[in-house]
Amino acid sequence: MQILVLTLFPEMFTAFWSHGMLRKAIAQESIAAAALNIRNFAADRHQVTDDRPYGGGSGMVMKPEPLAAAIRAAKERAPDARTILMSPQGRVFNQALARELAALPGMILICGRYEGVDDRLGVDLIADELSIGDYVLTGGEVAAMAVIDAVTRLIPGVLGGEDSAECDSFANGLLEHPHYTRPPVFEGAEVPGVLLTGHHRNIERWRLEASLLRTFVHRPDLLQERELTPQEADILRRWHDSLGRLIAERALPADDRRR
Ligand code: 4GX
Repeated sequence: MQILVLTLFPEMFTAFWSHGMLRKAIAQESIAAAALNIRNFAADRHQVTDDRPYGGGSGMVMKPEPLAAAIRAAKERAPDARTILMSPQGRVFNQALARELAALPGMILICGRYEGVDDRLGVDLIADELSIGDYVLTGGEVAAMAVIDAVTRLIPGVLGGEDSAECDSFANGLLEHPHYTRPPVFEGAEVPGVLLTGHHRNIERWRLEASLLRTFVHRPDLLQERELTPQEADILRRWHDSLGRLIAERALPADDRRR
């Protein structure tokens, strides 16, 4: 996948793709990545990229001409890439969108600063708009990095040979089970015994149950968005039955209605 970033601060990306998974993905040519400075596409002597908003008000707006020129130059380098503006108005980025983008031949990620970009850049220049969440950043760069990071790790061959991408949080729509490593006792806290037994069916069953419990407690909304496998339904039914018995045996009688 070809990734081009259009930004006023291309140096922000130097460290980003010099480390870890991104560096590896670039080294093995799973992705090619570059950041282009929008300022280099400003035609005037002072290379101005922003201007005061029509109608008044505080803040500045990114001028359309340098951005349009930068996008056109990027499209010449990556003709099949999708042009994506990072913006709070965009589709809210999630794992399903990461999967959608991972299947593209390329992405041109446009990072706005200030109050945003002139609204007249049309759909031929901006095909998609993405937000990484409902909070306000000072620019699209950090948002673009989040998208690049989440998308790159889904490209086949980028994560080590492991099945990591498949057992991630969200890969199956559930939060991940807890993880443990040595030592077996840390500050008095033990590793759950089943994980030390080597009994793989029981371990898998425990992990699924822990995933379901975490999701139910912390992100019940995720359970509303997916179906349950027969095994998951079975686990939930056992909780249901066991809670039913607990309530039947232990609940104090309700106070009589005051009249
Ligand atoms: N997820 N921001 C972009 C300037 C801007 C505004 C409108 C284009 C259109 C953000 C987010 C985000 C702040 C980055 C405003 N550029 N981007 N910037 N949340 O908050 O992506």
